[in-house]
Amino acid sequence: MQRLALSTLPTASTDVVTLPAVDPRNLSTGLVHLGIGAFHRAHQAVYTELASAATGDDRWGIFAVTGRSANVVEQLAPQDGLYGVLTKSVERSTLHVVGAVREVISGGADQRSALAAIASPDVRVVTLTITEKGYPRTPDGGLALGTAAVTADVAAVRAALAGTGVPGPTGSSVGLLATGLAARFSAAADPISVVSCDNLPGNGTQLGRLVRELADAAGDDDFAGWLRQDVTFPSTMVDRIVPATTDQDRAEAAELLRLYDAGLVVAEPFGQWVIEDRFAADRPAWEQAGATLATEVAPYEKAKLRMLNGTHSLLAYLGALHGHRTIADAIADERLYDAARGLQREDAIPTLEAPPGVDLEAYGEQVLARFGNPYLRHTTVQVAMDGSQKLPIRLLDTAKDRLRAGATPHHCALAVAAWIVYVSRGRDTHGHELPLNDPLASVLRDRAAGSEEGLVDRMLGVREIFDDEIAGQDAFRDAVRDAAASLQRMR
Ligand code: NAI
Ligand code: CS2
Repeated sequence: MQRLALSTLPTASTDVVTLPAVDPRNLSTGLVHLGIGAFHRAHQAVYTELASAATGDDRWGIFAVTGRSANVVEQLAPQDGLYGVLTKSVERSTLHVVGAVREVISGGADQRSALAAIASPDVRVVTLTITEKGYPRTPDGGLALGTAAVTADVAAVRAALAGTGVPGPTGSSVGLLATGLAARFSAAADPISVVSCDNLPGNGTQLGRLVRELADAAGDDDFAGWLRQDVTFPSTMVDRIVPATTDQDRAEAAELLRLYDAGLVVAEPFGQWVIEDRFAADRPAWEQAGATLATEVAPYEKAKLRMLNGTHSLLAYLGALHGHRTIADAIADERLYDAARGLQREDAIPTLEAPPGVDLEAYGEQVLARFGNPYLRHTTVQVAMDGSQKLPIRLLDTAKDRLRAGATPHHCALAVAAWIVYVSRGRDTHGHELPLNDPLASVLRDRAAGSEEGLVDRMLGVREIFDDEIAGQDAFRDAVRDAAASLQRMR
């Protein structure tokens, strides 16, 4: 079968397969994306392509940078940057070929090109999806100074500011961004907007803090002043369920497209993007593609992280322990459905201010229905990964708010207990292995080893996850212990 490329594209769209909304050869590069994983391809890149098509503005071709794993370069470069988004629902599957990506490089292997792109005066926006663990931060959100990664980042920023040759390898993607901004400052210092699209509360504010603390560590006041003056870090709420692509997905897409697409991504029909309207320079007209520009993103972000992502994590750990391979299987289990709905209604909603025009209970029902889409094959194990990064954001902030209000967040406690048993047991009720994919995996394994007696106390003692406030709450600790004891009786 031929490979998807400009030369092999079908000649016309059908009601199932639609061709790129823009010809990538007509686009100039105006946007750099760091972390071109599945989500960027199914979310921001689609909005960017449709915005270009709606306005005829051809300045927003994407220069995409992968993380360490360069397999996306091998997936997209031979395809002229083209890839398909396979949208799957109960009704039907459709496939759209996206033409927004102009170039893909590996940030590790070709750092120099990545820095030059961020410094280019034609580039006026940088977006990021580098995962929660991609932000080198301490539990209180400060820069993780003293780590090997950040030490390398500081040296690279200094080298870019001094203009003495090519900066050495950066230790993190945030360091790569900061070094590229330093190169931009050292050149013409044009304004630029940097847009985090990761599942972090106040993602733009968090990213801006890390970049500014890197500038402070590099000791260049003029650069720090330019960052404050000419670089904005708007926050966003991003939403579209985009599971990792499987070979089965690629085979289904090949049937529809009659071409092999190594860069295929799979997604649900639903998508939402709420962006803080704070830009230092031009940007794609994303609102023309359905995005919402808002002065205040926090209510949307908090509702989504707590009602969708918190429930997702509960279903991931509880579902995996019960032997459910996918989120759809887990939500179809009435006991787990009730737990998910309880987390939304009894723990999360009381901590939220409804975004304008949003009925939070109806929003919660919609989220649970989206989880039930069996065609996505979103695995519990994929959502379970990086729990050390996700729990504080999605569940512990909710729990702390409820405890401060004098209530015990039993559903959050159940989710934490399920995570503890997932980590410690490492197997589901059928004996199948449950992988621990987490940046703190070795710490967690050490803590989980040993007797079940005291297990909860040992896990709640991991200060990178459970801060003094939550760890000091006896009511929460007791609720987690009770839930864990009941889960441990499950065999
Ligand atoms: P993915 O695994 O397909 O891609 C992750 C990207 O981040 C890759 O480019 C990888 O190289 C890079 N990366 C991984 N670890 C990194 C690190 N430590 N430092 C820098 N870069 C790193 O994952 P996907 O689906 O693209 O999701 C990425 C992020 O997007 C998520 O972590 C989340 O924050 C956000 N997101 C994902 C959604 C989804 O349903 N997949 C939906 C909403 C938000
Ligand atoms: C999921 C998210 O993998 C996970 O942690 O909870 O990627 C989720 O699919 C998205 O946030 C949905 O917008």
